[in-house]
Amino acid sequence: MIYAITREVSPAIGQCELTHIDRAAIDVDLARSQHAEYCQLLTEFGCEVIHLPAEPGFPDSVFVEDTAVVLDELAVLTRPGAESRRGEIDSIAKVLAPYRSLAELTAPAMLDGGDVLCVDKTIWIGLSSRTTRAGIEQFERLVAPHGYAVRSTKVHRMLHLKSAVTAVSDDTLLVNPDWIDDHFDGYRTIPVDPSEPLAANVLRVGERVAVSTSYPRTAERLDNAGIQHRSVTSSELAKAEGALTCCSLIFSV
Ligand code: CIR
Repeated sequence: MIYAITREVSPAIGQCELTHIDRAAIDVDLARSQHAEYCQLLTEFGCEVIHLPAEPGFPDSVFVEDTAVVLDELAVLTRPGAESRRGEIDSIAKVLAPYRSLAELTAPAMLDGGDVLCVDKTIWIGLSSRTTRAGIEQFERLVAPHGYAVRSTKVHRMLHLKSAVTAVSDDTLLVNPDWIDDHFDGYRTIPVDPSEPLAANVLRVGERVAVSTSYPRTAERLDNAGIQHRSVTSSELAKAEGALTCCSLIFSV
């Protein structure tokens, strides 16, 4: 069984954290209907969706990915880099507790789930404005005993590592080469279309992949590389600097 934890868009999403983009009005109803489309796609990808109610006190709480990293052996609760987001962890911990043993990062370490890319037993972690070296070191101490190799890589000019690279299969990564230093040796890489710098964040559930409708040229590159995919609309939450992976925590039981 594959589970996907999601959370309804907060009515306070207009007060979200922003780092690299200017604030633009967010239509909450539109964001919710696009998010519902996303949840429906997760269902079509075979997930049992655990949909949590909105958190009016936490504007960014729809972006559940940043609160935990769920591995087969354990779930690591993060300590998000934005102080306004730290209170999002408690409710996620309660939901994960029946499925995984829980470990947590402690102060002063900071780490956002959006900076953590897991491909089989390799975990890349972005050193970013949200994730510190101490966060990466603590995380590594928790996961190394389970056979994971952690590789840190500098993140620049974007919020999270997964804004610049995600996996479309076990051996293929979709990347924005302008935003990452790592060459991801041993993996096939597909560069996003240069006119779509934010397109590297795609959603993957097993062998299924979804691309935002905002990035048709990169979708065409995936077609040409033989990667089948669906599309989903995510333009409204993009105004909150969110993309596709951010809105779910996916794990198997
Ligand atoms: C934030 O700045 O924390 C939110 N406005 C966006 C978080 C997006 N999360 C992600 O990429 N994993």
